[in-house]
Amino acid sequence: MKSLFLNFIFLFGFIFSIHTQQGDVVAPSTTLPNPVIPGFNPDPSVCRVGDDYYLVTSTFEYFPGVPVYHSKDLINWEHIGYCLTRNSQLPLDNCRSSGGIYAPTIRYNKGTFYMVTTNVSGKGNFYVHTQDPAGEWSEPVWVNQGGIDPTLFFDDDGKNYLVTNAMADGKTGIALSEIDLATGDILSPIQHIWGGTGGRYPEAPHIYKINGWYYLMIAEGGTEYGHMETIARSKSIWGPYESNPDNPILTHRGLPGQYLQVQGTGHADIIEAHDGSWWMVFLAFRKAGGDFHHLGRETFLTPVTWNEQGWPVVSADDIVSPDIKVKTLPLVSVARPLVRDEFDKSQLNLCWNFLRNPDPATWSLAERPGFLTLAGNSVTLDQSSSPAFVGRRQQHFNCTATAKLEFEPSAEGETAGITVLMNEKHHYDLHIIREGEKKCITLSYRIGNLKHVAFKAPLPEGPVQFRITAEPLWYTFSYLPAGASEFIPAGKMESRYLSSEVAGGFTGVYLGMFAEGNAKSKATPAYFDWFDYDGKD
Ligand code: 6LW
Repeated sequence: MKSLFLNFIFLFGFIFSIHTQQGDVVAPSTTLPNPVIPGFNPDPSVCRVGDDYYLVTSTFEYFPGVPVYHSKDLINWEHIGYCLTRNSQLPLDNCRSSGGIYAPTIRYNKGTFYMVTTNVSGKGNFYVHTQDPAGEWSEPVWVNQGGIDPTLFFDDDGKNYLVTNAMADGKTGIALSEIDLATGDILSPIQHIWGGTGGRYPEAPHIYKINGWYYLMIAEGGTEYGHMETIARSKSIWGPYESNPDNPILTHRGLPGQYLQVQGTGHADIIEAHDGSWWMVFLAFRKAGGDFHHLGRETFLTPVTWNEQGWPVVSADDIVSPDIKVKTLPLVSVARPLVRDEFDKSQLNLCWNFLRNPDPATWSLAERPGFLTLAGNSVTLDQSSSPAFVGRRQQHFNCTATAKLEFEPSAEGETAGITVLMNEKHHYDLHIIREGEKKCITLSYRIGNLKHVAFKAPLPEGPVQFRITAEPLWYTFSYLPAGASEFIPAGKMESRYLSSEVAGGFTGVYLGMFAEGNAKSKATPAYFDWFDYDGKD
């Protein structure tokens, strides 16, 4: 039965593409188009104010940090801003790849939104707050409780609590303390409240108060193929918590291997919708072919019901099938993201990210209006630092990314182009270099300690277009020199060598523009005229 569901994965992807391609209001969907936020969007957390839903995800070494998404139906999400937009909120100096910002939680209390998270490369757990989730958020309020995956709970009696996966009372698992929301001060002993059902890494806690019960839902098993979601409850927030006899409520561990299979389900948050229905957002990843995934962990949605014993049920067999038929909320479609970014605004579109805190001298939208100017410094893509890089998540297995670049390097060592990047040790770059008197285009691969130049050819003066064509198992690179009428192939390389299983870490592939200078002279500016991203699946 399970394999029947899984064989429809490809079909559901097609249905999904029809659903989102229309971009206008459609009849309530009966086939849930998962992932609802594709591409590197892990550790989702959701809250509701009236019939408005807000969701945040993890961002690690990327800046700005913690994107805020808005929806009216939990299916169509619009990126409306970021929680962490200032260096003072998000210092990422010396942040290793997949360091920085781990799982966030978003909650709403008495007119104020709170986002609590962990900077594992900084001072640990903190929260920021705002009255406008699309606007600026506050400076960090640091909380002196260890662990990661913090969440907040506001009780009916006005007491406020912080929960993390921390050691407490000599036990590993979930720890609770009462806090002063205004200052972040811990007002109680930090107490161990549950260790989970025996899976490794009990984490990602969230507390809900429903019908007089305190429900504590967590992830266990680690965020890979053993991931699962479990839940317990108590009449007191301090416990003791009794475990749901039907745990886990969600897991895909042990499913037979299938093309494009959804795996790693866990790290969930649940929400009661404005029509009284219940839903769960959770992270999962879609395998590209064999047992590897490169788009990162994505945000999925599934309905939740409650059984007669008062426990939440995700599905009869703990599996979220790819073609799940559900009664949805009335659908309110959001504008489709840009295909072509002309860089003709005073600010970057929200899809664009930097690696760590950007050096303002390396990028500009003002230097040449209508162009994104990148000025390489001595930092290269091979370093765990902040190169001249502007990138966006790859959100589709099948997509094309095309960029037009004007770059006439005058010094050896200067380069600029586009990249498919998982981290500093795993990226494929199609870029322009200067060799003696010649301007050349080069395709180079970095896979761990291996660096390989796969293609090199002379280039005429003038603008050049670079193209990355992505399929589940391959990236194909081509270019269009000034004066040419057809794209010229430069090479193709497997996607698996940029996968999480090979590269490690918690992020997903970015498609980006970059420039590198040499330490001796002022960098020749790289002028990116436009960037197209066209998702096909
Ligand atoms: C997240 C935690 C986890 O904080 O990975 O493996 C961390 N589990 O829940 C980063 O996503």
